[in-house]
Amino acid sequence: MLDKFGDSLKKSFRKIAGLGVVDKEAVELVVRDLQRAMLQADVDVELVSGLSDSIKKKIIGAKPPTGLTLKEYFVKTLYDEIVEFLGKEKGEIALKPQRVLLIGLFGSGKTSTAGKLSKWLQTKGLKPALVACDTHRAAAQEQLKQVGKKAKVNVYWEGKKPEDIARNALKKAKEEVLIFDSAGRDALDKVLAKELKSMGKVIKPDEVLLVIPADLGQAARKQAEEFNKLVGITGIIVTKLDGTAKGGGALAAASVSEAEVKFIGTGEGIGDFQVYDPRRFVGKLIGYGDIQGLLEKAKEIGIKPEEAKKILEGEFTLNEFFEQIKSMQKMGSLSKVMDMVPGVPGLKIPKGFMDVQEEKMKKWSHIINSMTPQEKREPDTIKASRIKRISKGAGVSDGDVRELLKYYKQVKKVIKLTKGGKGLKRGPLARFAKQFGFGMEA
Ligand SMILES: Nc1nc2c(ncn2[C@@H]2O[C@H](COP(=O)(O)OP(=O)(O)OP(=O)(O)O)[C@@H](O)[C@H]2O)c(=O)[nH]1
Ligand SMILES: [Mg+2]
Repeated sequence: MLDKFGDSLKKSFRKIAGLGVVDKEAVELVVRDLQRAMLQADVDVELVSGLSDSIKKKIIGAKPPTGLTLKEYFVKTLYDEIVEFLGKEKGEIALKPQRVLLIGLFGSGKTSTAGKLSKWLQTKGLKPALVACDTHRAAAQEQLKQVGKKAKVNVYWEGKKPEDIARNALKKAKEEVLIFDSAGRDALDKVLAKELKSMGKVIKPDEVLLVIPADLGQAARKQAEEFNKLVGITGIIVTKLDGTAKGGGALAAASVSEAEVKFIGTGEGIGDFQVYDPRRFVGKLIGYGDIQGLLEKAKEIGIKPEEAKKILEGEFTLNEFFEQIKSMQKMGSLSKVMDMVPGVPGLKIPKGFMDVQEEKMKKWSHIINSMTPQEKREPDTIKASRIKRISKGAGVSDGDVRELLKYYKQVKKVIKLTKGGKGLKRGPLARFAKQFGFGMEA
């Protein structure tokens, strides 16, 4: 999705990383790259110029906040500014039974989006149903019935005119999120405006979502504003972000219109749909991982992101290792954390790999306490005689000490191997894991 745009943005960030000094010239160089990327994505020229000025004003001659180098501050500012530029808030709709009306021009993706949205609502524990109010195009109702079948939701279609169909659906529906599919037109002309208005009177929608295809680029702004003025919208869904280089332009345009983007469509499949979270979206786009998520998670449980990163890269002492297992247990799935670490995409550790029983954790804690600082730092130097001393001190068996050391070494190896993309389901590592009773389902 938006590969080219993402690549160009990535380049800007990489350029900052490679800077010797962050002076005026360097900032202007990066900003020029960013401008090029934005213009190629069909972002409005004036908006691009506004963004550039804002970044320059914040960075050139700035004193970074304590704890950040100027370079880090530059990266952070650039990231924040792009996020702000492409959207600001995370899109949301109330998770309760309600009425959602989808509107938009011909072929923008209303009917497919009705299916995607109903699928998404089901994952939130709600019961959606579709209402086939497109009586304009011959096969439209049939198409929605198919969509309903795929999403496994009820479809209301009885009636002649859109208003009748809506009325009948409202009579029958109970505790459902009703998604009303409407007819498209070539343009937002009087006929369409009238039809949507009279539907609106019957439906009294909680949400009126305008469906806009991303290939509109900067023209999305005008369309959003026109629809908003004539019929009133509560949000925008940008579809087809997978198939165009102009997605950046469409998102930037939508974000300066009065309505916010709530969802995005990223493919023809029913699951190619997500809440639009600009921070996450930009993070993914520039390959930043979900830094925000990681920082927050880490803050919650009181571990530093650098520490988490260390273990994820396979560089840690026995002490850190132990602390990390404890933290990871609190943090939940290790692979989830890994997904969030910048530059380590898609690292998959089998579920349960870091689940050590509490009893064992207690033993290991005693063992580690009986070690010298040097032994904790370099567990590989611990040989038979030291094992004896440690086990005695900890009140455990030699086998317990050996088990901990073995586990430590293996996890380190597993993490390094996984980083290399090798599988964990088969081979000696899997056998090892089984031996310790870890779940190995990926
Ligand atoms: N690649 C891609 N295709 C999409 C996406 N959303 C919709 N489409 C395709 O766009 C075409 C039109 O989608 P529809 O859902 O029928 O659009 P519509 O707005 O209901 O069209 P009308 O009812 O004729 O106004 C279909 O071929 C969809 O599969 C998307 O996010 N990505
Ligand atoms: Mg349709």
